[in-house]
Amino acid sequence: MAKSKKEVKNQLDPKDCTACDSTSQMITKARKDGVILHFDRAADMKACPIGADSACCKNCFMGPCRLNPRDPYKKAGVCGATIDTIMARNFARAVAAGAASHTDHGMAMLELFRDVVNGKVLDYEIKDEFKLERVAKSLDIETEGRTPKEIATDLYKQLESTYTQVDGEIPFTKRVPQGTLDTWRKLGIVPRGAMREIMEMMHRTHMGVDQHYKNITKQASRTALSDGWGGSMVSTEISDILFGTPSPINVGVNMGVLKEDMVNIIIHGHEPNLFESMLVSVNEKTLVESAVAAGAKGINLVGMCCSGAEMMSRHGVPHAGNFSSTEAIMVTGAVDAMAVDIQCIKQGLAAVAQCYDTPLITTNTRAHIEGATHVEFEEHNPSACTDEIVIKAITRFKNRRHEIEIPKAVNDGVQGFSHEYIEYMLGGAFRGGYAPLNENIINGRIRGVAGVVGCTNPRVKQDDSHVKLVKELIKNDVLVLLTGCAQIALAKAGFSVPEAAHYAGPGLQEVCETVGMPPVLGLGSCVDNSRILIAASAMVAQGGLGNSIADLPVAGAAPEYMSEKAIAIGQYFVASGVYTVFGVTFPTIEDTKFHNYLFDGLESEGIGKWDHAIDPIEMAHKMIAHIDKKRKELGIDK
Ligand code: XCC
Repeated sequence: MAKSKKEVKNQLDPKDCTACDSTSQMITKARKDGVILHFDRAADMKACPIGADSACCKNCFMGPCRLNPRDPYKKAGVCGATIDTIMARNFARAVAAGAASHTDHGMAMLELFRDVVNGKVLDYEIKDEFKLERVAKSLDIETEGRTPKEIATDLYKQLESTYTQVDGEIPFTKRVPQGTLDTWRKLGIVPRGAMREIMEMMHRTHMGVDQHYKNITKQASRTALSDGWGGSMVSTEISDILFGTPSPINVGVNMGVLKEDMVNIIIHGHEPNLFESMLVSVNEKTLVESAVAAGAKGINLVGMCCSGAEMMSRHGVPHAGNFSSTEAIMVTGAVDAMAVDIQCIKQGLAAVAQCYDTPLITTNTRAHIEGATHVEFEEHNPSACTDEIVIKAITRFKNRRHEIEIPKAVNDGVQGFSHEYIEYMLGGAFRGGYAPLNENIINGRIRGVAGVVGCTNPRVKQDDSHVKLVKELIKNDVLVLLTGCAQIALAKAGFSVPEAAHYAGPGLQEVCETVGMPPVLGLGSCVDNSRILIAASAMVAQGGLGNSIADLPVAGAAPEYMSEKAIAIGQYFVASGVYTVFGVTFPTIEDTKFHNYLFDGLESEGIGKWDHAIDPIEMAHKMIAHIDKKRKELGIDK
């Protein structure tokens, strides 16, 4: 049950919780309704300062041991673990958990692909045969004169080794630029298989195993790379093959995509298969008829978070908001069902759903929530689950008894920039010169490229840092690639339209106007960060910008991150050669050996490095300074 509002101390003004007007409006209504949201719980829960600095260890039962972040070398843990070992182990375990999440998601997509290919699953099919061939060719699989089934069977076998291989290099290392791969081989961080790397990471961080922060970090890099160039990349590529490769599409984003006179169903989570089947169910004639019989104009399916971002990119399904809006949207009273699968599903949703009689339906065997209804989603019979979700939503619509208040905002914009589309739009050498993107970087119209990714976090004002950071970057001619909740923040702020080019500096503005593109390109969900890696590899391959990702004038940022997955993503970007800045907080103590190794030492080994800044303008200028450093090293700093 939700607590009454007087039980919450230190409530912030809604305008200080979020830069999203719709969410702010719903926080105000929630307070009127006596409903607690994650903003309130954050205000009520002071973050533990020792944990925030990663100065505690509970990897065995001689502790837990807490060191003093102000004097970190004064004491060691009971086993003698130093602050550097403790911080490195905690960090590495976050990488392992994040990598496990993405790789397990990718493996689920690959298993679905296997069963589609071998005919065991009949409700899905290979939608993009062109992409199937393209991915197969990238892994040296013969495609000439072969049927899609033959190619797909070989592709499955190769990609399965991304997870199960115990020795050797994972298949997508074939896509890594030579200079980057040489560095990985020299450092011993080429991933074998994700299961092996994650297992070894958990082993090494057990009490009394790996107790050198540099060696722990080395395995953290290898584990993270098995996510970025492994599990996540498999997920992106296989989802494109099964469900279609995104290309630019106009979509509405924000809470105004809910419709008072329709049955509103929200899908929130990460695996696109549930959502794909929902699309079929909401168009099922008998279900549409029962919605109409219940007094609705029809069924309105919308997405949230990352599976929402994928469906928005692939099919133009409207998107209602990012992580920090998932509880708040139920306060509209207009959500007739919310179905969830895995990752970023706050347990607090159950209490909020109960306040508004909204069925909260868990669907994945890995993720049940106390207080929610579980209807297992099964690929061999997907409509059994998805039809039931629709029926529950229609029943709730018929019995609606809560006041409805839907914020009006809908921000239309262009989404769906797959790496293939970016290559089509800005790649491909012509007349013997460099590709347009590289050419424009070399001639300085585009200063560099930034990936701005990741979550929202109630410890900072929702969307605010994303928007301020991106605004400053494009003003300085940095082209921005977006994924996940960051992409939704910028869409809501109106940056996903070609007209937003006027926010850009003169060089980037000219490129945007010539191509007809917005100054920010949305690539999809968090696993689609792999599209950024592929785009970066293409930039190296197109020539003129060095021979490794570390040579490129690029930078990455997650200004409002909150999840372990974000740490895994950050580490695979760093290990791939990208300077990466995180906001909010960073789980290390400054001026310790481990901190300095992440923030400095890694770069001297030939890969990228971490940085941290809370202020988004400072963050932007750190990224621009790095981009300028790389331009200088490339000799293109006119
Ligand atoms: Fe989750 Fe993927 Fe973070 Fe958003 S960005 S809060 S991880 S939904 Ni992916």
